[in-house]
Amino acid sequence: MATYQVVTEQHGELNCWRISSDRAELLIAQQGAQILSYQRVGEPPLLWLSDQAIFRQGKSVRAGVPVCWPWFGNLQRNPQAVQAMYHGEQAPAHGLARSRDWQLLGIEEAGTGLRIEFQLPEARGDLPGWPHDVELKLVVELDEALKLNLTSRNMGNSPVTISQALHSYFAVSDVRQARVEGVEGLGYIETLADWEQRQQQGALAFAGETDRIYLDTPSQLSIVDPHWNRRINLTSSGSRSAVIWNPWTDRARELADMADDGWQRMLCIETANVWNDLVELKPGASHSLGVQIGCEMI
Ligand code: TA6
Repeated sequence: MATYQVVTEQHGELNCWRISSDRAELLIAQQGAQILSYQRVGEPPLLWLSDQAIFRQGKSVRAGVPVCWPWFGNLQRNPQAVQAMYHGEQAPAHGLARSRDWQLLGIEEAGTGLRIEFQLPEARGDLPGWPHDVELKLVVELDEALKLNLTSRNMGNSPVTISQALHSYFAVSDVRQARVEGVEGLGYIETLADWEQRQQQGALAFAGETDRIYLDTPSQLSIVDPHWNRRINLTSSGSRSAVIWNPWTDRARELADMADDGWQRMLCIETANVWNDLVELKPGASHSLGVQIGCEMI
């Protein structure tokens, strides 16, 4: 049985829960059902929380795992089927779910761990500019590993097409020393070079701004961090695409909620359904996008 403690905390304008077990600690905001930090006892954090994070209503925090839904990134860069779902004016980057309040449905013991469940009630037809009826739930499981599962179920009468991502920020000792394994040989879209399609040679090492959509991704990707002697293992489900991002020097300077050198200590691997890996939900159908985040010492 897991023993755990839940403490409610206010960070700036955001209601949060700090959930601690004998093994790990999670901080989760009600806004976006966003995990803000995750740290296992006696280890450096696994997920990154920006030193200059801004905790404001309507603004996603630069940290943890923002949920990008029902579109990823710039809506105009999405396939027409995703764009056609939105009838509002200015479409916010990364969709609507990350900046709205979710409802905590419960925290319970599950086996040797904990299960935390959220839903976004507004997704049932009340999102501004996005009138479709979808039951949207996020289940977070905390055990040896951290698991996230985002399930969309079409409750309406017509098909719904979405793109989405679990936009995870990982903590690394120094991104210049880290590498991502599992992408070797994959095709990717280089969004920084006019969205040209390229092919990855070897593992991904970071030597400049990086913002890529990897295609036909395998279920396992890893971050190797030699300074912290660890390998973070991501095991995805319901996803065949992943976005890898690091803003590097100039972009980091432009981001008000990131220290100028903050880029050195993070990298994003975003378990996704983007590009040609969209989710089309027929009436009554559901889809789950999941990632399990584990860690081993090397
Ligand atoms: O996932 C990569 C990306 O879309 C980048 O292009 C980038 O700017 C980033 O996400 C962060 O977006 P945000 O809207 O949270 O500042």
